[in-house]
This record gives sequence, structure tokens and C-alpha cells, in this order.
Amino acid sequence: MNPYTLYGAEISYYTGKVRAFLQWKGLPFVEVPATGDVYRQVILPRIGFAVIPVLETPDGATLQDSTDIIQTLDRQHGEPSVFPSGGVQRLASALLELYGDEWLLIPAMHYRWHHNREWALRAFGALNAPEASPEEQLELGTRRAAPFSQAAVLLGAMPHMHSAIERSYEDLLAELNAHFAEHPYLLGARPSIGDFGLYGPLYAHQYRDPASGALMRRLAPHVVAWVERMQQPPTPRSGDFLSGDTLPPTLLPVLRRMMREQMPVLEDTARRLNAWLAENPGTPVPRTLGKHGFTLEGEHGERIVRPYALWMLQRARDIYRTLTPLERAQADRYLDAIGGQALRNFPDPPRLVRDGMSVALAPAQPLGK
Ligand SMILES: N[C@@H](CCC(=O)N[C@@H](CS)C(=O)NCC(=O)O)C(=O)O
Repeated sequence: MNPYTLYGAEISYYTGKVRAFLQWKGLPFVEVPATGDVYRQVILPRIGFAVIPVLETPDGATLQDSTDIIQTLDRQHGEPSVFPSGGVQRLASALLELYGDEWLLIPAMHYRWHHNREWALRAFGALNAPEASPEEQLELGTRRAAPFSQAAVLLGAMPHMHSAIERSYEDLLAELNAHFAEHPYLLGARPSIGDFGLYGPLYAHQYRDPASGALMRRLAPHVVAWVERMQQPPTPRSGDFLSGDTLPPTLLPVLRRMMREQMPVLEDTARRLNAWLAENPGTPVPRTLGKHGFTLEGEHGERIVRPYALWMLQRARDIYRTLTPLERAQADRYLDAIGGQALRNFPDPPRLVRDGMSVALAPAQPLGK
């Protein structure tokens, strides 16, 4: 089979997620660093905006968005799949993908831009202009990384939130460390889509950025071992999810944390999107809808409202809504145990599709469908 081409970067969150999937799924690929030239010649003309990762398929089609890329390729290439067939595990893995993709951005961006800043600026410069001198790379990196470094604060890492973000992240590391001491992956002996979601932040930022990597090695050696397993799967395309569609007890604290920290923000995002849609009929939904408050470890911060996260949540809600009665009873027991009642009664916005880095209303279905 001709290889896929992955346009991305070692320093990129979502490139790591897709790369690890391609590796586990055993799909041949070449990775092309997203230099300035690659943005100008490939990414902007094909996608219309600047983003990585972008994947070119062997027949020349272009895919963007790690969630879509993984789902498309996983379906096309059949078993073994990273999407569990049991409804409860499928739901948990979709929630963990959303948690990794959208919520763990906060600690990832905080640690990168507030504890690894100069290193990251140099890395951005080196990616953009591999041939330039170190001074030129630092200067270029400072310019190119400006939106990313500002994103840390926009996502909620303003100074008075730093200690809460660090407490929450260190506690998460402890929970994951206890889990990976017992299981190779989140749901047993095979990585699920949830593993790839968590790997985005936990590889590119929290393992690879020097100060963050030192912290992870000090606090969470089993998480380090998992990152390295995900990076170079010892046995690609093998292993099974836990039998009986159950969740390991050691995973429940992580899901409970997601429900406590992220779910209120998702609920408020849905309320705000509903209000925005009512006030702006027919207008494309922007990437951010103003700001809203959030709470972490008892501290109150402010962050941008990101409707994209609701498209990911819709996927989890679809799984929940289509569970068999037996699966649903089991899922509800877990939701009670993790404080996840809000998922059951979620104020769903109208049906959404992804639109670049935002969402759009899904086209109306013809009557009778
Ligand atoms: N949801 C997208 C997010 C992609 C994304 O945010 N990529 C970052 C680099 S890791 C980027 O290029 N961001 C550009 C921007 O935010 O404008 C995915 O899963 O692929």
C-alpha cells in the first residue's frame, strides 16, 4: 500500500494523536514537517486555513481534524478497531477523547507557555525555518507562536488560576499513574480512541517539553511508560479491551474529574450556543462565542467559549442515546458513580456538523427519514 502523508509537527498536540493511531493501526505513512512552505503550498490551498495535522491519503484526498481522520481510517481499515464494540466502553472512550482534546489543553498550554516558553519559541522557529540560525529561529518563533502563547490565557490559564491548574494536573497524573500501574491502556490491553485523545497533550506538551517531561518522570513513571508504549506500540494491532464491557475501577477517578471540571463548561457552552443561534439566525457560527466562567479546584476563572467541543460531545451523546437497554442500565450505574448525571440530561443544541474549527447546523433531514 502506498503511504499516507501526515503534515504536522512533533510539537503539535493533535499531530501526536494521529501519528500514534497510524502507528498502532499499522498504516504506512511519511511525516512531513509543517514548515512555512508546507503551510503555503499544501495546507492553505487545500484546507483554506492554517492548521495541523492534515493527512493526505494514498489516492490524493485530504483529511483534516484528528477526530475525523482517526474515525475515517479506522473504519476503512477494519478490525482491530480503536472504537470498542461494547456501548459502555465506547461511551467512556468518546468522553475521554473529548477530555484530552479539549480540556487538557488548559494544563498543556499553561505548562508550555508558562514553564517552557523559550524552549517552545525556539521549537516553533525551528519548525518554520529549519535552515535559519538559532537567533533567527527564536525571533521567528516568537512571531509565529504569538497566537498559541496567548491561547494559554484565553483558555483559562490566567495568573490567579496557575496553582489550581497545576494541582488539578498533578492529581490527574497521580490517578493515571495508579491506572497504568495495572493496565497497559485506558480500557485494558488495546488502546482506544480515548488513549489517543489523552496522548495529544500528554505527549507533545507534557512529555516532550523539557520542564513538563521532568515533572512527569518525577511524579508519574507509569504514565511515562504508557506515553512510550503509545509512541512505539510494542505489538501494533493486538490486545483486547477488558471483557464484559466494563470499566476498570482505576479509570473512574479520571472520568469523575472530567465530569466535575469539564462538564459544567460544556453545559454552559450549549446554553450559550443555543442563545447565540436564536439571536443570529443564518450566520456562520464563529470559533469562539465570547467568554464564560469556569471553576477548577475551587478557583474561578474565565475562558473562551468553544462550540467545537459540542460537536465532540454530540458524538458521545449519540452513543449514549443508542445504547441497548442493558448497556444503558450499566452506563447509568457508571454515570451515577462518576457524577455524570449531566451527560444524561444534557441541554443538546440543534444537530451539529463540524465546520473547520467550529460547528454549523446540520442540514435538515427530509421528512420521513
Ligand atoms: N480539532 C482539531 C484541532 C487542530 C488544531 O487545533 N491544531 C493546532 C496545532 S496542534 C493548530 O494548528 N491550531 C491552529 C489554530 O488554532 O489556529 C483536530 O483535532 O485536528
